[in-house]
Amino acid sequence: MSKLHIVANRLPFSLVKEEKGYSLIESVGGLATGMKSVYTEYDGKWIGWSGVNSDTLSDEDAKSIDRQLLEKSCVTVPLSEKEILEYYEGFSNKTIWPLFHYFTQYVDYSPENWETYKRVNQRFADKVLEVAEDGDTVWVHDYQLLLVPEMIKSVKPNVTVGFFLHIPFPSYEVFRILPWRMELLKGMLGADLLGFHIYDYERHFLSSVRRLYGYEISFNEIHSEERIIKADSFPMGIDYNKFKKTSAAVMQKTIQERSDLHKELEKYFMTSPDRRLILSIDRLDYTKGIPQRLRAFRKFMQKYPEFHGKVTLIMLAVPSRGQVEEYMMLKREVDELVGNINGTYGSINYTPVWYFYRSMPFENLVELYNMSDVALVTPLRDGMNLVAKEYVASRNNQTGVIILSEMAGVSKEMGEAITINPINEDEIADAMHKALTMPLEEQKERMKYLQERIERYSVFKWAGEFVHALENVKRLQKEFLVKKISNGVFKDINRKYTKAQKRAIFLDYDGTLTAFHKNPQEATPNEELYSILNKLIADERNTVTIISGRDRETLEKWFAEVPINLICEHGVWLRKYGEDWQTLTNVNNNWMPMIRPVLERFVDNTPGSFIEEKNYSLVWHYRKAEPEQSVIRANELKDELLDLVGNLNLEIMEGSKVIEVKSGGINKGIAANKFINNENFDYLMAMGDDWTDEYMFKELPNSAITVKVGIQRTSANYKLESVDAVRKFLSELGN
Ligand code: ADQ
Repeated sequence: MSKLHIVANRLPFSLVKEEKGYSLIESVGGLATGMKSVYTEYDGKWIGWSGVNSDTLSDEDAKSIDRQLLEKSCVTVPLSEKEILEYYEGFSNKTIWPLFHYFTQYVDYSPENWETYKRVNQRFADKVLEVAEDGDTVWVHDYQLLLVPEMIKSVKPNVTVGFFLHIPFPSYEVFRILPWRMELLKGMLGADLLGFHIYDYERHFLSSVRRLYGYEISFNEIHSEERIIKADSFPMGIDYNKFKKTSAAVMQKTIQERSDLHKELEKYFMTSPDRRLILSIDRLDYTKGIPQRLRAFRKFMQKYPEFHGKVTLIMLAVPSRGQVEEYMMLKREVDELVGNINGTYGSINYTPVWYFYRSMPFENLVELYNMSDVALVTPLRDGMNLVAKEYVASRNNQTGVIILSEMAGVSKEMGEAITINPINEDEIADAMHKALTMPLEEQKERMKYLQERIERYSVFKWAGEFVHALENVKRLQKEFLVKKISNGVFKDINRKYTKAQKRAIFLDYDGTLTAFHKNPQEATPNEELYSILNKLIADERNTVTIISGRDRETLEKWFAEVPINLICEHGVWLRKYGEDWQTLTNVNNNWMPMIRPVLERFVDNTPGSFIEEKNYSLVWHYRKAEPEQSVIRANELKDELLDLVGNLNLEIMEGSKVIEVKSGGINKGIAANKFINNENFDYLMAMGDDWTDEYMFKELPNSAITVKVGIQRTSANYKLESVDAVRKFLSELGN
């Protein structure tokens, strides 16, 4: 049975140093919980770092750790101190983290860190390659391992790779700043499915792919040279029942059984019946908007003095990345603000902010969720934010209000929360007032919907949906493989070829024999292509024809030295080798003065686009134009042209980044059939990449070998994935 393996920076266990060696403790984080259900069910391994600097381990300790972890189906990737510094703290946390959260001023562009990031990613990939076999699935997690998908795929293409990004994917305008943007994107595109928390991140990712790699994107499918890659959004959930049950359990404890924190909180509420608690929980990170939140609380104290002595903000900050300069500065700022607020508004028996700079046991966390009237979740940027979901799950009596930043991914799922802009301190202060004075009925009404939603889409459901989507991508890719020319199929085609005495071969040019070029005039044939064609032509049983949308002049110039037939402008012109040009149809171009001004208008309002004029057609090219804008413009142009062309017997053809208007009654299918008419070819073959070639595939006799280049749907009998594959195929024919 095929297996599913997990790859993440950290393993789902931490190591504890004891007198004699190390022991393991299980992590309780969201990812560990969700993934455990997956990789144990599919009998896979979890590949990751143990969290300990390998330089400090004796050989014996390292072996014992590996052994203990392997018993838990975990495979370790050891990291030295230098690697931790450069790959993890460096490139991951000082480059990608700030950039992807739009903190461009904090980004460190160290080439050394980048080199180490690449090397360590390779090490993770190597471990995966040792473990994963053909047919297995690998699910790679997060920004520390962006290069791993491609590193796996390039060695084992039959391993299915999923990737999930837990942080935002930024807009192209921000992503493009990175000097290593191409490599990072290429790394991610090694995956078959890319998951994001919300559609916005997916959309930004697709936009970067389109702009940097120029791949065709149809809805959320990326058509790369070799395969279909899917991007989709999967909002990560939590283990809802765990919070719900623990919350019920802690509240049912007798007074003696209760934790110290629980007792303290009860004491606080007992001093006055109208006391209220506002809760704030995060890692101490500059993305979380903690100083802004504190200043908003100070504003609330100023604006609503009737709450003095009655409302306390309980602020939990988990120490994080404490060695990094920006985090140290943040810590100082938070310390000062807390001191300032408590100094200004506090009294002997009232502390406005209770500040904990530490991690807390799970039960205490749930007690806080359960006993706080308001959750204040105001990150400046946050991929998802699980704290908001955990608060919802812990509200057994369905009261409580969430104040939520619109910059957190989770806000898309929580329309019932009070949403705020995390920089707008006035708005947050007013939101606190609104939350604290919200009638209980309204709180319950809102909480009911939130709970239903968060319970339904738990972390298990999230993981299950991702795996399911990955299986669907596999199926989609197989559809391509069905028509792909395998070695066996090639032998069959070649057998027929060798037997045949009189062969007609039609070859499209752009996208088939030569890759697209931003400037069409620069897509010239190279030596390799000339030699492949010359070899084909040298066999006198072959009649080789280039059949293209290009104009006569260009093809004539490029193939002046090659004894080959040319069909141009999608079938208007034919030049048999050694003869003059002849038209294959009766057409005219007296419609051009009417259509040209329309195209010119589109050139003016779409920078980078241009018009090509052929004898019997006009082409609007937009490969060089801004990709998203030009798709909109292309649709507008088509609409306008459709209104005009009806009476003129014209056709509109949409090719690869071109819209072509041409006289009706011409296409490559008609042209190819005219060419073979009355000749006794016993072998017909046509190759092409775009939908103008589909006319040949459909209209040539059924016995023809028709080959589509690319992964899109086609009526051709066979597919090849790229120009390189076409060249290889042609050069091996007849061998
Ligand atoms: P984080 O930035 O770590 O995660 P978040 O999603 O809020 O942010 O998760 C924090 C987790 O830590 C929560 O499960 C919470 O219970 C726990 N926690 C917080 N304070 C704690 C404390 N004092 N003691 C103990 N535990 C505490 C990244 C992304 C997020 C994304 C997640 C998951 O930055 O946007 O939601 O991954 O994909």
